[in-house]
Amino acid sequence: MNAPARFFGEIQPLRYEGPESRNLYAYRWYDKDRMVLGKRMEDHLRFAIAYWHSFTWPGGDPFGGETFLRPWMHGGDEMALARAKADVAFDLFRILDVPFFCFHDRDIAPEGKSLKESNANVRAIADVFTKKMETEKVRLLWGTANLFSNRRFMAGAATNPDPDVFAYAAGQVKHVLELTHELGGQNYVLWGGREGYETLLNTDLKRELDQMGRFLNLVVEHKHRIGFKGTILIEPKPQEPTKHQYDFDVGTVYGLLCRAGLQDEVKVNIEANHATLAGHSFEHEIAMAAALGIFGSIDMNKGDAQSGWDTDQFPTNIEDTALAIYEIIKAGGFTTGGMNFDAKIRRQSLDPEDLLLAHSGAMDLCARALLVAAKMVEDGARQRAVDERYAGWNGPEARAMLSDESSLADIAARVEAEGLDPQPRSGRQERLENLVASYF
Ligand code: XUL
Ligand code: CO
Repeated sequence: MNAPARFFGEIQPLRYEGPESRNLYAYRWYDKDRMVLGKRMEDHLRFAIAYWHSFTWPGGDPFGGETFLRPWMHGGDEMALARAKADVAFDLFRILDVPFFCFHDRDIAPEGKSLKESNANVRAIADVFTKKMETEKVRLLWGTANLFSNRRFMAGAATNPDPDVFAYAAGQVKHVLELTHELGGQNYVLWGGREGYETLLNTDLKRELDQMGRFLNLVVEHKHRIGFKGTILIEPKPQEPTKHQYDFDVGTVYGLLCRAGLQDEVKVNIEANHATLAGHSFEHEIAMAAALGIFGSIDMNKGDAQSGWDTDQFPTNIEDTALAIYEIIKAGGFTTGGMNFDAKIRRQSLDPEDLLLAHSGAMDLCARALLVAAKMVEDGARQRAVDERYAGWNGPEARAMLSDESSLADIAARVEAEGLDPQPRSGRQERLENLVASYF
């Protein structure tokens, strides 16, 4: 392969030039040191690039194969190609000045003939990362194990009817969790992949839930054993690949965690397109996670309003993005989490700059959305409207109903004694929609 680091040609690292700039290779909104609500923009957004979509996906769809013909995916020794891929990846991280990246074990190194050989391949590339990270600023947001591509996982990983698959998955996760820790990763992600089922005709649902709970406990135990201080995250997704996923949405994952006794140990990585496939808005899932105390990180992409599958597109909608970021700010912002672009360019986007501009445009969009969300927070009118709506709950009788000071009978008696006759009040949705529009 020819000098892979030249994949992006002469493109220089992108700089902030301001909203008036017409330079496509500059940021118009992403000004990483700008202070927003007392924090640097870079620290609010914590962008990450997803290794899989950007460097591993060949551009296929169900009707046709590869379109991208990336030089690091063809010819030569597989490990040499994996090294070449790492060169290109770190070149993109540098050009975009992005603070984080994320990977699956299978993205970074080829699968070997045994788990031992596969893990050795992954270790070798992780060593390449370690070297590069000594000189580059980029850090690891999260690592994860691919427990869904190989046919051995076709009936799930932790929830597989075959205990040897459970064991194999455990071996893979142990390895990537340890590497994530060594690379200074801030989180470890478990996306269920195929943790679900196609038909009850061949499925023992309760047993599979028990297996999943046990697997999660094993991962958490190991995290503590090795002293990994990052967060373990589950990424909910409603279907695709399996018909019924056990990690359907945030609420379902919370149920799983409570069942496994892990609600204080594990948080969620919420992906925008997964939220919409579950019939929710992205901001709903973030608000739900915050309310349940399990908000961790996000995968920032969008779906296609007309398609019912995971199209993983780069975000382009400022309103949706601002509403989501508003909820993140309300949740206290990211701690170990960040905003991973789990998004891919379209299969006709062949040019190296398509990949680069997809990310820079998305970073600019999110930065702009952050400024809008910050305006909503600073102005406070949105929050005041909500506070006002619930103001009745500040009264002593209302508070007593929520404590164990009052019983159902006490409450019923008060309704009669006081002749309560509650009158409906407007929810003022359109007024609030107009208010939100005024911030753009
Ligand atoms: C699949 C998906 C995954 C996870 C990591 O839809 O989002 O890429 O983010 O396994
Ligand atoms: Co994702």
